[in-house]
Amino acid sequence: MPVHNADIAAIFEEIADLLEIRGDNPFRIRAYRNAARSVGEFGRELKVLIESGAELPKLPGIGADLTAKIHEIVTTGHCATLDKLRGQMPPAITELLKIAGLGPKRVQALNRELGVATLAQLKQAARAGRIRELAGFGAKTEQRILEGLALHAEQAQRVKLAVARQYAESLVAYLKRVPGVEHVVVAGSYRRMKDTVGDLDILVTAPPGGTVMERFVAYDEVREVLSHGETRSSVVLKSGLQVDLRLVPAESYGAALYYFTGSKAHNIAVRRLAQARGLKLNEYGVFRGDLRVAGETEESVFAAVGLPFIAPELREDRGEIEAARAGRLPDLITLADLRGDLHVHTKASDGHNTIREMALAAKAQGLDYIAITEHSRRLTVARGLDPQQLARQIDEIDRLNTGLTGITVLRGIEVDILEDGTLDLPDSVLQRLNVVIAAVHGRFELPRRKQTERILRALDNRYVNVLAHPSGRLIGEREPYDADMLRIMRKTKSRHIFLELNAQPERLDLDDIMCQMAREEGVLVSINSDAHSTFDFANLRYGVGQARRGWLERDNVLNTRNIKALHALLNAGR
Ligand code: DGT
Ligand code: CA
Ligand code: CA
Repeated sequence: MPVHNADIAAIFEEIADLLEIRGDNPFRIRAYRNAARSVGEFGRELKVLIESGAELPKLPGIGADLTAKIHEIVTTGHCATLDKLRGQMPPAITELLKIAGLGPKRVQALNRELGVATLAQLKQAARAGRIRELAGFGAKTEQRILEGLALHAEQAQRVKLAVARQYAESLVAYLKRVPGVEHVVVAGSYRRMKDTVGDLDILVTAPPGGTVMERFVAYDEVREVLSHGETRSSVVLKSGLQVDLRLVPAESYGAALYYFTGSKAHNIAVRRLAQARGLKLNEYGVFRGDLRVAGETEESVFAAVGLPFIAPELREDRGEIEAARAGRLPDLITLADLRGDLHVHTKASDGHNTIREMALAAKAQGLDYIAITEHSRRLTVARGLDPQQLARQIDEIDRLNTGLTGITVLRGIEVDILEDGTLDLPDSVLQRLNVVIAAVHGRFELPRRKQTERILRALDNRYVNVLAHPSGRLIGEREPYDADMLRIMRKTKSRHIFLELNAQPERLDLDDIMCQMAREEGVLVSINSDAHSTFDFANLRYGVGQARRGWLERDNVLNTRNIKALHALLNAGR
């Protein structure tokens, strides 16, 4: 029975959704949501741990009851609690929650008043103008629901990179165990570190006559075999993710890896370069007439067409080919370049660990400093801090620092930007902090002019250092809010403020395009984990992936600086 952490997390999420639609106890709902998050982000497969007889690690938010449920799911593939809840409600109702603008209360009302239980029925009701007539809805909400439906249809088939990784890694490990197999590598958008992937493209090299294709279609997570050939097969996994596998001879490995890494637009542009040199470029190699001149490695393919190696993350036909020809490719940032993390939560607000635990985990990741940045009081759902609580935390941090070596804890806050652009805490409090992150957590729907003015006003506060998750997007769930990002970037630049690249896999905000824009505007980016538990520092790799897609070099990133240089930069605008 294939059960990955992502599958367990999905079950807990669905339980929480169903409980919420039914109006259950908020603490119970929250417990399931926290558990989903904890399990989903845990770095090792729980199934493997359980089967090896090892004791489960203490996961944040997971007590005895949830541990028992994890055991149940891992051993049976089912969860009785979920099965029971499902039995009490229309089957596809949780799908409705994925539409922007629809929370549990509204889903409940739509179901009760209009009998809406599926996406198709929702669309029908919205198109017929029936939703606007319900109490608490209105024409605007109806319009948002239609937009949300369109967005969902567009993105529903795509899987977040961090989720795809779980399925990819165990499949790669499985394929590597097939006798005779040499290279196994995931190409496509996955290798380019795109924020979501449509499907996985796996490349295998092995001598002819092997069993790799048979073994692939027989993988126990396969739900459906779409095609099964000698050099190419496609399957759909039980999770719904499609996987294409290609088998190539070793001498074509580089050419095939290059070809299937894409992107398509990049490939087409490079193929044109090859043609101009009288060469043919395809997935088998680079050819002059019938003669193969390159193909064993990717480097050889690039060299044959007169280019230096271009990192996969850059291959989007967004200027990388011109830059490569001119010898001006960026020297991309790597995970090892990060010296610190400026956005970390603890138990004091909605995180799971103590300051000390977070500091030690960051140190183990090779970081030199972290900033503790709890939510401010306005965000009651996240148990935001008031000035007295913050003052106590500041004292605690100061005490803690005297006993820590190899890691420095900075005093910070993630302060809410209120609707009028003022901040949720007074300057007298903010000035005691090393790092002030300002964040929009509500009123996403303000019109462009108002939203822009609101954020610009917040950036006028002399203590603000970083604008958190600047676009507000949640991948596949919420579009960026409407604001003039160019004006905002220029303001941050003039005020010595920095833009966050929030590395949570569901945010990745700034996105790649906006990173490129920040680089051009000369604004430094801070790649932050927004960690809520000690495991979340692992998400920094996704932030770095997005930064690389956005052409960022070490110097473009604030938290590659050592702590002395960091302090100077943080104080520049004050
Ligand atoms: P995805 O799956 O939508 O996230 O994006 P990709 O980039 O993984 O796209 P996919 O899976 O359709 O194809 C994998 C790679 O194969 C793609 O990045 C480039 C290459 N490829 C696919 N179709 C074509 C084509 O028509 N021409 C060229 N030159 N390359 C192609
Ligand atoms: Ca793909
Ligand atoms: Ca594909």
